Amino acid sequence: MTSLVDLTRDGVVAVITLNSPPVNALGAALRHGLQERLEEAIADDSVTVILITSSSSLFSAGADISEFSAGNFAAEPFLPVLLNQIEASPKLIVAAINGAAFGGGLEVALACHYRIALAGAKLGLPEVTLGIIPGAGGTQRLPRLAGPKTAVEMIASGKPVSAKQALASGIVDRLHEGDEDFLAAAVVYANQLLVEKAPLRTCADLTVDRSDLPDNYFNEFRQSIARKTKGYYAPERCIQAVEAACALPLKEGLKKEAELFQECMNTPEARAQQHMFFAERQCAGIPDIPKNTSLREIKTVGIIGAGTMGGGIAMNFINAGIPVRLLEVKQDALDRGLAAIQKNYDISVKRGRFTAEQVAERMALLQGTLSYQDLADVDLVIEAVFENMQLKQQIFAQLDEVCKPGAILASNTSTLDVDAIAAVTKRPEDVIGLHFFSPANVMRLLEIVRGEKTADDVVLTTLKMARTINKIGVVVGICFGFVGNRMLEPYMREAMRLVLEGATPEQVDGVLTKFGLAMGVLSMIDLAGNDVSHLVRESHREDIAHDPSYQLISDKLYELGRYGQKTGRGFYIYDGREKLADSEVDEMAKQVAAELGITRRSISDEEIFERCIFMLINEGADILNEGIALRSSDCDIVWVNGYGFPAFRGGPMQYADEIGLDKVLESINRYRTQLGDYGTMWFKPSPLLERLVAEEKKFGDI
Ligand code: T1G
Repeated sequence: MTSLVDLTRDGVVAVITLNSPPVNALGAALRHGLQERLEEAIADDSVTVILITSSSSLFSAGADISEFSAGNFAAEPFLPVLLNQIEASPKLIVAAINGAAFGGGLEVALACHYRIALAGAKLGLPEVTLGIIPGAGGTQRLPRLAGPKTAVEMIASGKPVSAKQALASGIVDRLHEGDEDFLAAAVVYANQLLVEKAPLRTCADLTVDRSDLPDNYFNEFRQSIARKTKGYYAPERCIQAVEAACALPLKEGLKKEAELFQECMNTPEARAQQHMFFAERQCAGIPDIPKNTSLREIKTVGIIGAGTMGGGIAMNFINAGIPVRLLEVKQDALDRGLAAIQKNYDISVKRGRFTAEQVAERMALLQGTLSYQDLADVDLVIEAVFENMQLKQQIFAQLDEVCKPGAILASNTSTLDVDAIAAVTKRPEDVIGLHFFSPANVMRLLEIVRGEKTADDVVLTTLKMARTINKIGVVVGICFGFVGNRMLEPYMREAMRLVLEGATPEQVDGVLTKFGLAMGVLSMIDLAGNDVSHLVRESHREDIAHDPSYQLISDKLYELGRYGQKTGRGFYIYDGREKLADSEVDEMAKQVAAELGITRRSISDEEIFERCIFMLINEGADILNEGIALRSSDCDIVWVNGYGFPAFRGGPMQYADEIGLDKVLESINRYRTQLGDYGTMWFKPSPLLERLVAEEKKFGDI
């Protein structure tokens, strides 16, 4: 293979092969090559049928997403036009789908007359995850082949289907099982079509079969996805495009699709979701570590602490088929931990997520132990005990004695200094932080805390390990709270201070959830436990000794044993699944405000929003300025995947770039003067924010 698109012959079959690694993204050059080879094959009288396939393990990942921001998606040959050319071919064209066919990749196949797929291939239209809709005929051709229900579900969810499901739905015509050469089988199929004098079947000849479509189907479908798509722009346009396919001939339907596509492409949500796509992939790049650094093998894992975190962490590894030795100091604690894991899995079986056999396979990989000797030959140890430095140092000193050379020693600490933990070992180069987020077997985020002496291969090995256990690993530096919890501090501070100044918890949380946060910060404290946040407060009282005001309500609630959901009362009262306002919290706020001489007032939603969100952004700027985070998109990945920041906003730093850093800076400076001593003390603009505003740059530019 030499060029981006090759044309070879097998008898009367012309084989057009896409050859643009790594994913055959349909950028302008690949589109141009495909068009050229197609025209050559059509013009060649000795060719009677054309195959389109790929030289790599996937068919095509669709349009080149990196073209969107540059506006090159519409560059000639425009993909929708090229696909209409395929569909209008006077010769049979067969798509030989040898692997993943996503977005425009699947749309290429849908424009062909017939489709054969390798059994392991996945087919999908994930455009909605990028804030857009399929823009090259997918919303019009898929309903004609698979029916409106399958089509709207695939398009509005973005979820792929297997080749088997695609065959059953009518998306593909033939499935190829077995190991023999798929291309040879595709050529045989193409010749078979010739022998059978198969017609030039196109979607233009098909109408959408609405025979089993209930009258109110699309509105009921809208309702069914309303909660999980709240705040997103594209899902509704996906539905409108499929509705158009049901009502219009193909040509008019394609025009409607183009309008809706352009509408979506121009939204902040599309920019945000496309930002997240690349941000997730950029996390894996560590500028000062060569990509080809050899990695350590992780075949067995030891976990210390069978509590909520240790148990959740263990599940990640046994789910990935990696044996785990779970160590506790007392048998009853170990038994409780193992039982909690079993219970978690039993719930998953009831929900149909796992079968009993799959759970049994996983549990067979889990061995409980009370002896450090059982960790002697593991490749990775993750300590997940209380946030107490002395305890962690004792454990790491013991691991240093017991574990084999080259074992990676990790702490699940959420705030403590990993260098201080490494310092008690003779192998600081093997020590790293792996900060999982609770529930550890659910949350995708993993903060990988790089110590001063952590070896490069340990960093890259844990990044790869993160992908193995289906996490997004973000490498962060050492400071109190690393990236996520450090940004949480001012965000939480403003929320609690605003309650002192006159807002209610439900007003504060309401502003944040209206913006798109999965949960308001005060509700989040009640969920995580005010006893847990009290431990964090205790560990850095001296940092805020100059103004502990904003912590006083939490401290009072803690003293009253009101830890939140776990005790049925915190910032709110919990009555079963219901969350109720607690007038005693308002009274507490009034009392503390009076003691501190704070004049309470009615506070606008806008002030609540700006003080919470802009101080979150400002902390992210400081973190970037200090080099604790490698790039602003890492801060976005942390907050979208660890704290429920809305993906359709792209994360706090992307959101700031979207609204303008000058607006953020102006607000911070305004509150700095408006809020008296409190403002002077806490509303200090990050030097990086000031510099970027002065240079008219964005976080995304650094
Ligand atoms: N465009 C540009 N770059 C892409 C890309 C794409 N579509 N897909 C992947 N990449 C890059 C990615 O950034 C990474 O780069 C490298 O390829 C490997 O990707 C008209 C408008 C196919 C399942 O949403 O889901 O078609 O980091 O690490 O794990 O209607 O890539 O190496 O520099 O993800 O093997 C719709 C997106 C586009 C599919 C392979 N298509 N891609 O996963 O590799 S919009 C998608 C994926 C569209 C049409 C519309 C995955 C994959 P780098 P990777 P992977």
